[in-house]
Amino acid sequence: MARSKISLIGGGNIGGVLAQEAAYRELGDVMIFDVVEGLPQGKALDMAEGAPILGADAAIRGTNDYKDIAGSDVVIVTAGLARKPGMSRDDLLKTNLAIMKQVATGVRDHAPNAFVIVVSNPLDAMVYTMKQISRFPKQRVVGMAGVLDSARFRAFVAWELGVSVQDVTALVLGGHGDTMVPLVRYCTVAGIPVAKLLSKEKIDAIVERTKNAGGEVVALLKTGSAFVSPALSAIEMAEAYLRDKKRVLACACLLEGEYGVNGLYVGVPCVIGAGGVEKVLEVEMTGDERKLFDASLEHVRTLVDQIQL
Ligand code: TXD
Repeated sequence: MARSKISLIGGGNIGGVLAQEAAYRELGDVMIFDVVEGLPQGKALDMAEGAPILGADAAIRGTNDYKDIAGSDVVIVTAGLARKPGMSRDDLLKTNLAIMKQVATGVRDHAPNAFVIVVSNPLDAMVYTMKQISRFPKQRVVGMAGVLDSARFRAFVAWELGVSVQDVTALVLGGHGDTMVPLVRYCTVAGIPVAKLLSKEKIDAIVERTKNAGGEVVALLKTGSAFVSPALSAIEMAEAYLRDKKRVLACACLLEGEYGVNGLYVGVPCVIGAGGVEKVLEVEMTGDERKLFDASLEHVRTLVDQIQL
C-alpha cells in the first residue's frame, strides 16, 4: 500500500516539529509548504539527511508551490503569525485571516480530499475560515486546541500529585483562549476524580494556569509561542485519522445543533478515525459549567462576526 502523504502549510516553529514527528514516526511522506523561499526546502533536506540515523523511511520535501501538496491525505495548517509578549491570540485575527484565505484556496484547489487540521490562531476563527473557503465536509476540517489545552491541564495535575502523566485524563472545551473551559469534573487520575485527590484551591490554580499556559510560554520565549506541545497535539489528531484509531479528543469541531450550537467551530469532545471527525460527543454540564461554555461561545462568536469572506 502506498505511503500516506502529510502536507504542512507553514514550515515555521510548529511546522518544523510537525515535519520531524510525522516523518520520524513514519506516518507518511511529508511535504512542507511555506512562502519563504528556501525555508521549507532547507528544513526538509536537513530532516531527510537525519532519517538514516533513526531508520525512518519517509520522503521529506519542501516547496513554495501548492501544486506539490497534491494527493495529500492530511494537511496541517500553521501558516500565520505567532504571538509576541503582550499580544492576545485575537490580536492575530486581521493578519492571519488574510493568510488563511490564501491557504484555504490553495488547499481547496490542490488537496481536495485531505483531512485538514488547522492550528493557526485565533484558532476558532481560523478553522471556521478554512471550512467556509474550502467548502470541505465538516468531518474533514477540524481545529487543534483542546488536545493541547487538555495536555497542559493533565501535566499540571500530574506534577502537583507526583503521578505519571499517563494516568491523568482531562477535557478542556470551548474556545482556544482565556475563556476556555477545563471541565474539572471530567478530570480523573486512573479513574479517580481529581477532586478526591486535590483541594479546590489547588484545582482552581491549575485551571487558571491552564488558561494562561500559552501566554506563560510566550512571556518566557519572548520571540514566539509554544511550538513543541502544539505540534505533538496536531500529530495525535493526524495519527488518529491515518490509523483509524477512533480517538476521543477535544477538538474544534463545526457544531450543527450539538450543545444547542449552530454554525460555529468550538472545542468539544469528538471521535477521530478514518472518517475524520466521525462523531461529536455531547457531555452533560452543570449550570455553572454551561455558563462558562456559553461565555466561551460568545467570545468565539464575536471573533467570527469580524470575518468578512
Ligand atoms: O493551540 C494552538 N492552536 C496554538 C496555535 C498553539 C501555539 C501556536 N499557535 C499558532 O500557530 C500561532 O499563534 C501561529 O498563528 C501559528 C504558527 O505558529 P508558529 O510558532 O509555527 O509560527 P512561525 O514559526 O512564525 O511559523 C509560521 C510560518 C512561517 O514560516 C511563515 O513563513 C509561514 O507561516 N507563512 C505562510 N505559509 C504559507 N502561506 C502564507 N501565506 C504564509 N504566511 C506566513
